[in-house]
Amino acid sequence: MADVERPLVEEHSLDRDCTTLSRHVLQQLQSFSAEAQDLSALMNRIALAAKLISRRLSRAGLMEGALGFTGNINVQGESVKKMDIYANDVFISVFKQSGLVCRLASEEMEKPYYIPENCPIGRYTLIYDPIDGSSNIDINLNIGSIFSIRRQEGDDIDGNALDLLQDGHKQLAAGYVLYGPSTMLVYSIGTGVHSFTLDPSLGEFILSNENIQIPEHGPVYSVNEGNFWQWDESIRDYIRYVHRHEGYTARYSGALVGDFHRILSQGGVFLYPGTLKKPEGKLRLLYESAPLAFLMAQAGGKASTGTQNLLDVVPDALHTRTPLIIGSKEDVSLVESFIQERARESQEVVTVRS
Ligand code: AHM
Ligand code: MG
Repeated sequence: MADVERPLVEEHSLDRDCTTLSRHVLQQLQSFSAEAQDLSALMNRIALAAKLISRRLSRAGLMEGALGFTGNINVQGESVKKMDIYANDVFISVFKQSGLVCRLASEEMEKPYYIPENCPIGRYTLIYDPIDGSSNIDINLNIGSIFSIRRQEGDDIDGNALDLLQDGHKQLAAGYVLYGPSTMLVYSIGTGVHSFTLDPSLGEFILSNENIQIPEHGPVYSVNEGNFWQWDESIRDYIRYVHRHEGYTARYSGALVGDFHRILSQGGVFLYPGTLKKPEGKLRLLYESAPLAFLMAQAGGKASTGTQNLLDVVPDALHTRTPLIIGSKEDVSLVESFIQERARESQEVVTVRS
C-alpha cells in the first residue's frame, strides 16, 4: 500500500483534545479564589521541577558526574546519590522564585529549608522526596519524585515547623512523578486522581487518565520478600496465604512510585511492614506514605499501618517512619485481618497467663 494512503500516527494524535496540566488544575478548582490560583501556580512549579529532573535523567548516562554517590550520608543514614542532590536542589530553586512557599521539607534535608524572602507571603509548605527509589538511578530503571502541599499554620517563628506534625488529612494536594519509559505526573487536589504524560517535544504534561479508580481487588502483591524472616509472624501468614492461593502474582521494583503506579492502575497491594531492624519500616510518613495514602483514598483504595488508617497518623518528627500497606480495599483489609488475628491470639495468651 502506498504510504500516502496511510494516515500518520502524529496526525491522529493532533486530533485529540489535549488537556494540559495547568488547564486541568484550573478546571478542577472551578474558582478564581486566591487559593485556587496558588494551587494552580504550585502545580505548575512542580511540573517544571519534574521536567528539569526528567531531562537530566534522560541524559545522565551520557554526562560526566551525573551518576554515582556523593560520598555523603543523609539524615536517614543512607548513602546519597548525586541525582538525589540535583533533584533536591531543583525543587528549591524552582520554588525560590515562586513567592508561594516559605519552606520546603525533604528526605534529603534534616530540617526544612526556609526562603526568608518568600515568608511574608508564602502560605504553603512543599514536602517532597526528590528521588524515590534511589537504588534504581545508576541502573537506568524507573524512579520517582513524591510531593505533598500543606498550608502553613502560624508563623513558625522558632523554625521548628511543628505545624507540619499533623495527620495526612491536612494535605491540600499530593502526587508523584514517575520517570519511566515516559515521564508521568499523577496528582490530586482532593477532586479525584488524574495522570498526565510528558510530551517532550511540547514540554507539556498532557492528560492521560482522569478520575482514576483502583479495582476493589487485584492480583499483584508488592513487597520485598528478602525481609521475610525480619517480619512479624502476621505478615508471614499473609505471604503464605498468597503463595497458597491462585490468582496472585508478585511484582517489586525497589522504587515505591513505580510499584504504587502499577497497583493504582491494576489493583493489588504494596506492603512495607516493620522489620526487626526497623520496627516502623523504611518509608517516611510525611513525604512518602501520606501523599500516596491521600491519592489512594481519592482513587477509592485504602492505606493502613496495619492497625490504623495511614491518613490518621500524626508524626512526632519530620522524618518519622511508619509501616505501609496500601492498595485495593479488599487486599489491604485482608492483610489487616492477618495482623488482627495474631494480635487477638497474643491477647488471649496474655489473658490466660494473668
Ligand atoms: P529512597 O527514597 O531512599 O529511595 O527509599 C525508599 C525506597 C522505596 O522507593 C522503595 O519502595 C523502598 O525504598 C525499597 O526498599 P528495599 O530496598 O528495602 O526493599
Ligand atoms: Mg523515598
